[in-house]
Amino acid sequence: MKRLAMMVGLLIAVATAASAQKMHYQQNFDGLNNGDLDGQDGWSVGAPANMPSVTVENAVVFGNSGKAVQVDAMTEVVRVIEPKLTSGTHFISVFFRFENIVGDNTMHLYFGDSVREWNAGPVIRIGSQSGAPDMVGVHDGQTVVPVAPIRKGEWQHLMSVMNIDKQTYSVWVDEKLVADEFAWRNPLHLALGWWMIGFDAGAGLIGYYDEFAFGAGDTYSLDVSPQDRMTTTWGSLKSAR
Ligand SMILES: [Ca+2]
Repeated sequence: MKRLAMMVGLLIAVATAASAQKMHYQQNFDGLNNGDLDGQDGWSVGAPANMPSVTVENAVVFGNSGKAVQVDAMTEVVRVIEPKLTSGTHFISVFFRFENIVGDNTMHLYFGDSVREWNAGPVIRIGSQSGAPDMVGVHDGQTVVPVAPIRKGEWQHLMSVMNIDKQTYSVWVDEKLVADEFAWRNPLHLALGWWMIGFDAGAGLIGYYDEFAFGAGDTYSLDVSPQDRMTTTWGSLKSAR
């Protein structure tokens, strides 16, 4: 009886953590049409990259079925955040997969204020533009720092917790803290008003993104599988290093 009460208590605690969460955007791409992501669910091509669209496909996906986004060389899309976020802490969780480490190929993940320019605020570069072709890079003020290895051809989890008030962000790759309160690339970005994925250069790039979750705070319930549900406060993982 005692044991049952404890289990119920734990379940309620997990449910409370999940329900208290404010999500800004979630997308697993499974319900979208194959082809250009441009024009679907608020995504569009445009500045600063002005490239053709990344695509939705169903051949390589996170999990057993569904769809994901494919990033090829010279494809890029933006999603405007409306209204833009002007304070507080917010996270982005995503699974990525990099198939072929060649040339200057890179997968971008940029956030910025209203002005759409390359400097942006929180800037993550998976691939060559990290400073090393086989690394994940995180921009820290004036320079990009290679912080974690790419496991070629495997799905990897990336979590970024962005603090608008301090204009810093911390990044975890596969649940390991790799960037601890790095400075935004351009401190003139005072809000989160758009985010962008893709790559504006390269040749022969094949990369994927799946399971985007963008929300408030630093806690997220990560459904790795139905049997392996994990609710983690990423901020607390700092002290657990
Ligand atoms: Ca999917």
